[in-house]
Amino acid sequence: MSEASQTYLIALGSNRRHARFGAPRDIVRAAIGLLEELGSVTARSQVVASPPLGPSRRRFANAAVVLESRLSPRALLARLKAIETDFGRRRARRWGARVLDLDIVLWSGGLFADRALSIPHREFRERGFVLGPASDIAGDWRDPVGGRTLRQLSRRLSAPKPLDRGRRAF
Ligand code: A4P
Ligand code: MG
Repeated sequence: MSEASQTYLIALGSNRRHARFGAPRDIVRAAIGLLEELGSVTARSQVVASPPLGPSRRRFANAAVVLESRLSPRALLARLKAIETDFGRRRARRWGARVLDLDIVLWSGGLFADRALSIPHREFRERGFVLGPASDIAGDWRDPVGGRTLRQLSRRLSAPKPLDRGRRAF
């Protein structure tokens, strides 16, 4: 535990049923309840349905929360992994299909990197299922890499891509 309270943005995802908790959206809701034990959940998004990115064919339920916690990033990751395991994560067979995935997207300390943990999460800028819920609850939060807000990153991802004017392919 560190002394000062930190603010974390956590993304949740699920696309498998759980024998007790039921459908993915209910798993995500139950997991948010467990996150409350790690500090104080000060904002939570709606749970949204999203088409799978990657090889899994099942739709995902996704959400994001803002968590105030005295846990350090490493300690928080250990607790998140323990929650994933509680939900039977290890039984997921295929890559991409999982009962519960908990990712640390951003934190108040800016950049963090060691062997097991990178904050910001490496792929969050390309993932609408992270940026949509995240920008709904923390739209003004800035990516420490590049300085864009979550709202800007989310709009940028959903906006139509301009043709590459630098190349003269046609
Ligand atoms: N790790 C490093 N940085 C972080 C971080 N910021 N937060 C390490 C959490 N973990 C971090 O992750 C592998 C390792 O990454 C962890 O042990 C930790 O030490 P993992 O969750 O165990 O396994 P993974 O599935 O290989 O990685 P990841 O990144 O969670 O999976 P993906 O690539 O995110 O794929 N489609 C939709 N629509 N919605 C989804 O939620 N999720 C995935 C998961 C695929 N498609 C999806 C969704
Ligand atoms: Mg993960």
